[in-house]
Amino acid sequence: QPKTPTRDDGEFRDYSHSEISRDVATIKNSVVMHLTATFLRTPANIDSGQAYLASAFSVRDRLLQRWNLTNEYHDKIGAKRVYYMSLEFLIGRTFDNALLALGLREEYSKVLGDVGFCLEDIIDEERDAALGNGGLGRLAACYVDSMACSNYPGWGYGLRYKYGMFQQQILNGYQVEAPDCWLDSPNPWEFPRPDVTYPVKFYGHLVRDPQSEHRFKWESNVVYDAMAFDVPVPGYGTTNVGNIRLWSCKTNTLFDLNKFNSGDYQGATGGQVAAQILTDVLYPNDNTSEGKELRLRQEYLFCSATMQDILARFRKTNRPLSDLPDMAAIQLNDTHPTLAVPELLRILIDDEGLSWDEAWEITTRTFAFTNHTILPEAMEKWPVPMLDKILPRHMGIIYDINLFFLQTVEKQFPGDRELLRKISIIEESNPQQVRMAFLACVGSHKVNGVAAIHSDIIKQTIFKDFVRIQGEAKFINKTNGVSPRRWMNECNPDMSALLTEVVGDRSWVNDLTKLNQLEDRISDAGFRERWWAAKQKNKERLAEYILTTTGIKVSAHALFDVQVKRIHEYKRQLMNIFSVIYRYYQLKQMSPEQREQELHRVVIFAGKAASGYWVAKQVIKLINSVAEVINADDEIGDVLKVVFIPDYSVTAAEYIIPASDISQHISTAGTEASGTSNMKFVLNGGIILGTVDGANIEIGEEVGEEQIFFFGCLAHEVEDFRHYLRFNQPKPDAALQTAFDMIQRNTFGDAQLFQPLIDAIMRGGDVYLLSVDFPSYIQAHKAVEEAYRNHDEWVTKSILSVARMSKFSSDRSIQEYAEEVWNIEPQPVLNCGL
Ligand code: Z57
Repeated sequence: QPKTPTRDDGEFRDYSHSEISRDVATIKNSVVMHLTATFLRTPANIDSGQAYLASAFSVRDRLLQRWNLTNEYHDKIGAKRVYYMSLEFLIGRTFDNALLALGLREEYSKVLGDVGFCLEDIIDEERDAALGNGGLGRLAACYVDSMACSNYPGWGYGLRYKYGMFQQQILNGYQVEAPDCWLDSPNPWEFPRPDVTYPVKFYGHLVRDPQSEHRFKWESNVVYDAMAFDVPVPGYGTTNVGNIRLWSCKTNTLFDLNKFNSGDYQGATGGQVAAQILTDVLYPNDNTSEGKELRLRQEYLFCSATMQDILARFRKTNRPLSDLPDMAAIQLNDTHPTLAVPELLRILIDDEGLSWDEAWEITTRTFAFTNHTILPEAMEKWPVPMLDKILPRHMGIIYDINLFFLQTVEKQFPGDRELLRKISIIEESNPQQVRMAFLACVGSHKVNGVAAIHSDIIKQTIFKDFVRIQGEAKFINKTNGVSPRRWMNECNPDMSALLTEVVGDRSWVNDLTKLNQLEDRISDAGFRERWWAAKQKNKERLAEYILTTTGIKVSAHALFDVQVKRIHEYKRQLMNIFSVIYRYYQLKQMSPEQREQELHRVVIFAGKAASGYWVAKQVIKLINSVAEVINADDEIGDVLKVVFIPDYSVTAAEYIIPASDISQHISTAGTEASGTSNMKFVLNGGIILGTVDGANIEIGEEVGEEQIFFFGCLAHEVEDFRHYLRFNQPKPDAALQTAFDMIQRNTFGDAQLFQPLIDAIMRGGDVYLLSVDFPSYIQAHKAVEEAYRNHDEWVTKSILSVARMSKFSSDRSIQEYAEEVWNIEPQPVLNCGL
């Protein structure tokens, strides 16, 4: 056990000279310093953009000190670290998050107020870091937040995309993509580290080692450089600062001297321009794999640079390589970083001279793998010829992994050729394909799903045979969670103030179990009133946001019914809009007097479609066409409004989620691995209308069945329905048929545009079972309306839900990973007053 250094330890650097000052005058000085010295402005002549940058840089100075302290401390005590490898980190904004973590929000508000700015406006100047698509990328960001807050030594590793998630514009009802040039203005939240740069090879060929015929050397002239950028992750209520290390690609053949000397200046830097492309843009697919060669090269650049970096850090400990699993745990966030497995083997065998068995032992003890989906179109497979061309040595290593694996299985189950075919890492298709989920599974000591139902399903489907071969214990569940810092304390200040009042202090921010004290207030009339006032204020804030982003005026007194997430057929936004159409039809049948008696509702959609996903884009068009007709119908007025908020993002979610009364999580049972926004909505006092799927199930278990509206068929029934619908016409009920009819009568514009969406159901086998679930979906909507009309009952549901959500803090998830997968412990850095 290494000795824990203390403040008196002469070797340990004394940081007391750099304590964070809370003194407003000192803060003001540091802001003015950045304004004048970093940005060459004067305080008398700045706009809010410059005020943001100067403030952000002064906050960053404070984080830097803690960042150094944290890493120096963890090095010093020889702490084991976890490395969370993810091609996506959907971070969003950092300024407000950092202010809250450091406890400096009031102070900066004062400083900015003194020079004529309002903190909220300054916060609004920051652009999102949108280096991810949706749930998977946001989960990674919540997890590094929790690691920092819970003092676990750990880093995220990712790519620094020059263009993040595209910006979505809506033109004539259609999604149009615009590039996300988030780095056009200075980014205060990254630290370039030109000294941390690694070469990454591609292509080339193998040469046999003359000394030993079983050993290979990989030679190639195509070498890129990956350079590190560090993004600090402020921990709330702790001195620890986490880190996300992002790689940016450049060429290392800087100059073609021949061309340069012969006067071809442009051509001389050609290599550099081409190399940039590798980390230029995030692939905008969520739950689908595009299979492009550029993506494979992106993945490998990421894996190689990360493994080199982790090993470089390990070598500084002077411990033997066999100790690597005692110093590093590596989590693979889906299959996207799986090439790290053969890359580590390659380094250990080819560069370090270890035997296969030694290298294999180290590798499998180091890696663990999280699966996030069972959708077939999301399963990564790479053609063997492509891998062989780009990474010949890795292809050979993958063949060897497969060979040794199949040999052990053959010993265990002699003569079962069918079993070998099913579990082979190489799929015998034409061309052959590498099944990345199988490679990740074989290369890891633990495999987990992201919610109880999902972890069960993967054990019964894709990993069924692996459970039989490798044992039950390897396959575990780690239900997702969300950060209470961002998804309550930051995005819902009014409700947070109430929580703080009930708990007595802000300790709930790092310990959600404290919220169970809310149950004591359930019959406190004054408290209930203020609870509702907080929700109401959030709804008014969202109404304002809707007005500025869409020009649509909605009443904050209506029920806010929200579905915001990536647009995907399995998430069934189409079923939602069909029900809206049916609702519109019903309202049109009523007399004006009758209509006014109806519950007023605002149906809110937001979400991006992958740029190549035509059906999803047509769904967006349908939603906007329906919205246009209904919102313009004077007979309908405020009884029903439909809104599509463009450019859904982390920041948009921070406005939308706290304002929902009801939110929809209505995937076909068994298709949504977990969902994480469902947790955010309930944490913010909203109620779920959802299917018996993903984490909805566990949320229902925690908050109680009265607090959630379930509908639809169950996961184990899906297969039979699908089978039936492959051979039989779907039978839409009268309500769904009414929606079809209205579309086909050109109520929402040219019916031709939307016929393919109806055909997918009526002729395409209705794969996502809209016709099956529609009747119970309409029933569930009725139940929601009834419950909402009983205001007292609804407020009770809202308060009880929040009180019982502690399970869904990402702090709980991270603690489980730390204890059951990573074998790491919290290491709070010594309190030196920072
Ligand atoms: C993605 O966002 C998710 C899974 C994937 O395989 C890919 Br690719 C992207 C999502 C799931 O769809 C959600 O159900 C889940 O909550 C989230 O990952 C985090 O686990």
